[in-house]
Amino acid sequence: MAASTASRLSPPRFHVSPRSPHPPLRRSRFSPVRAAKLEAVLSIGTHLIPHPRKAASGGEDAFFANSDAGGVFAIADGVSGWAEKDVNPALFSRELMRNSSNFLNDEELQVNGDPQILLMKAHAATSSIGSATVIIAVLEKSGTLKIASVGDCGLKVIRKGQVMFSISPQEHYFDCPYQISSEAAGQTYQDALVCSVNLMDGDMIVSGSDGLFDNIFDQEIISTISESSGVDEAAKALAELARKHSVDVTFDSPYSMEARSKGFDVPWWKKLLGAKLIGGKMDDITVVVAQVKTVAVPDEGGDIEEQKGNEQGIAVAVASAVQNEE
Ligand SMILES: [Mn+2]
Repeated sequence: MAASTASRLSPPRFHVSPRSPHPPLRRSRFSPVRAAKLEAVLSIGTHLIPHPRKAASGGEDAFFANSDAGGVFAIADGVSGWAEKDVNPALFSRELMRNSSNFLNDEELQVNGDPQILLMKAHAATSSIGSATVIIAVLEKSGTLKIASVGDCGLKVIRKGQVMFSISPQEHYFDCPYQISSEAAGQTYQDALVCSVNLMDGDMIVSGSDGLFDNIFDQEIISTISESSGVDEAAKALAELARKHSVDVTFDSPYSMEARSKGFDVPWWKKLLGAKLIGGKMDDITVVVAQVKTVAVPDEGGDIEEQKGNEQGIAVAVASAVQNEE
């Protein structure tokens, strides 16, 4: 007589099974099944459009991206105020990015894929005068994206057509972001916003300097990405749309909306004529678009390991956000 389902699933509470005469066999070391595990990698597209008046010099944003080792990218935006002191604002941001790129896999420096440590070492090695906002993001094989950001570069994660994650800009006051600096008065890696996000196959990361996020709304980012056929095309399309808005004096941009919310306005006599503070923000525009993919790689351990990816959705852990302000 067949046992009922209930009794098969629920053995008697205090019954101890006798030792099986046939213990489970070890899996053969020479199993014909090829062992594999899943690792997360990034496919990265980038695009930079300099400020219209800085096109000849290439602008003051700098970035690097590397998808060889899982995936890493970084953006630095040189603070333009240095030009008033006869300092080229591009030198600091470019050297900071060059050092970050060089130190990433330097075993002696023991960066170990930690973006905040990378920022510390790259900043310490940068000798140019100047300052910059900066974001560094590193994808671990497990699918965790680790981020360190100082200032107002942005990063958003888009999943299934929705913004699922976004980092907040850090600023002292409107238009004066936190910045890594050659001067002691500036911020350091300790002031960085540090966080981790668990990503899934197909997630899109959109990161950029403030020139991107000051000139484009989330809904435009989502629709532009969905209409693009790859990360290169998406990065270019986003940069071009932001550029179009940045020079449009009639576009009510995220930047002009924020300015009004902070109490900035047109002179009172213009207000009487119905005018309001409006328009895009001319700036260097750097865009990084990265798509998360999970790929099967041979597992050196030999056992078959099943990884289901990250099913619980985005978990955000803000590890440290030291925001001491004088
Ligand atoms: Mn900028």
